[in-house]
Amino acid sequence: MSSSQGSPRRGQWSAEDPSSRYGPLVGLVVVDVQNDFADPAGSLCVKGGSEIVPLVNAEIERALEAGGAIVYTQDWHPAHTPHFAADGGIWPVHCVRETWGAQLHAALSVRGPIVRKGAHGEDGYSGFSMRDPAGGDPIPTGLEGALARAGVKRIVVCGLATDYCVKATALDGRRLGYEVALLADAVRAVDLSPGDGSRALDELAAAGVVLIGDGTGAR
Ligand code: VGL
Ligand code: ZN
Repeated sequence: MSSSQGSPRRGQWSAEDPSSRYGPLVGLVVVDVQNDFADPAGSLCVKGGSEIVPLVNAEIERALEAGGAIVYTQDWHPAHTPHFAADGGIWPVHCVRETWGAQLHAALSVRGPIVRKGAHGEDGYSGFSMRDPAGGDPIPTGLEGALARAGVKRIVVCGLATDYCVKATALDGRRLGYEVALLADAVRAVDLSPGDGSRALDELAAAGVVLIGDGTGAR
């Protein structure tokens, strides 16, 4: 088999090139761009979180123009969950369902389905699966189904936070067989330990995720 010089191989995804990144097989997964993470008044505010919103919106337009799908995830916790420090976890109370903190950032353009995670007290970070609060077994969210309904084989991931839900979602995407790209300039990290965001980007690259952009703001 041969391919003519300089032309992309059939089936190859030129995710780095914004003009060929999207098409009908490609889904943009916008992870947890919610007030508690993105707004300076949010209870788990991620430094620079709101800066990504214009970039994400531009990417949403690009994806839609090329016939791609957009799916959003939303952390959607009950008031008590083992995810929160008050109930044995590590996090301040955040993204409690039906509250301002759980709402998607007001400036984010919403042009596709929203997949909620954690609604029944499940723990975990991936947009694809949660952990049962009792047995710890993985429970799928609606993300894989939403992507399948849209015919998506390749996903572009962006959102909050790099070192938790973005990382877990992108890694799960690889495990589930998707080709995965990450918009490294449209993510921001919690950085509980300095360098967590940067290490997450390295881990994703090692797992075969294509990093788009240098992620300067995200590192
Ligand atoms: C997240 C910490 C706790 C995230 C969610 O969206 O990355 N991080 N819950
Ligand atoms: Zn959470």
